[in-house]
Amino acid sequence: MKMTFRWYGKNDCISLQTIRQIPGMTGVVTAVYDTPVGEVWSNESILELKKLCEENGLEMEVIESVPVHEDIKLGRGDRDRYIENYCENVRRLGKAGVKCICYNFMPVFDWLRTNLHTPAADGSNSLSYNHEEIMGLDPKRLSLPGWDESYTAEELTSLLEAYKDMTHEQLFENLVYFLKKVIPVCVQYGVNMAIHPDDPPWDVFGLPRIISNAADYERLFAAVPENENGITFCTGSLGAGRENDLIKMAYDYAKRGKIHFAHLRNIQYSNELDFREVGHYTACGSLDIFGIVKALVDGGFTGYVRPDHGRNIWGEDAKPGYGLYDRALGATYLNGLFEAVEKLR
Ligand code: DNO
Repeated sequence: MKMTFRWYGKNDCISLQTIRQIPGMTGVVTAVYDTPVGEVWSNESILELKKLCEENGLEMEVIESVPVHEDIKLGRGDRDRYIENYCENVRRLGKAGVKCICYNFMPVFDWLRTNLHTPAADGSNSLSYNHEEIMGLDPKRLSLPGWDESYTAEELTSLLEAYKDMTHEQLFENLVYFLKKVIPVCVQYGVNMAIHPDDPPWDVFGLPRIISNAADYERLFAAVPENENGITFCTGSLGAGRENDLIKMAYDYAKRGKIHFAHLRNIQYSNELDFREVGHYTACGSLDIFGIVKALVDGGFTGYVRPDHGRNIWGEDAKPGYGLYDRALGATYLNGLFEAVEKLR
């Protein structure tokens, strides 16, 4: 296992020097942020990032994300051009020493929350999801801050229109079409693809979502069986799906060498569908983080880990989910769990 920390590049208010001081940190998870989705990242930008990391004693072996252009998800006529650009990014990143690329195949929206600052009794605040509120929102007028990208109102309207009749099967076929072209390049350049699950793991605003549960994973692994076609095991995202047996999934997919990257965090269920994000420690929420780490270790997991979303604590007011303090506490807790589980085996 290699412990890493997400870093949003030079504009991140958390410096590499600071990240380096978190015990056990081997590297950062980052991306080139100044290039439009679908275009090729310049070698200069990639190498500059790598240089910055290395100057601070940190590796840059994981990229999150190389985003997938909507035309690829929609299977539009020009997808081959965007897929070729994606392949070129894989080549360039592979040459720069990147081993793992995290991406998602969620139409239009990445993760969805209804509140970015839900207060807790202890004075901290965190992200939360309320299904009724989501249902009451007009997706065309949505302004939910916090993701890697956002659209203008017109772009959103025409995108949502384009997805109107898209079925789960069609979206899945488009994912397979994409992977069948990208994975051979990954094999050649020693890069693993790690698809991020849907967050939350169900359809939103009538848009199909296809990476939400064990059946979805089986279909994905069967369609593109190469080891390089793997996953980002995100406990918070998958854990919002109450039917997902995270311990079983962690063990099973680790054993099969499918987990290239793990996002570890805890959530607290408020009812059947709603949840809020909490501290990483098992006792803070509804997920058995100890059980999940044990399952990963027992399954022979050797991939990258990062502490996922933290709360805002100690007066910090950071990018939603991506402050320093709670993620640093999370990393330390997770390192402790991994050490204990590994040594007690
Ligand atoms: C949220 C993140 C996601 C993730 C993308 C991967 O905090 O885990 O935004 O980076 O879904 O493409």
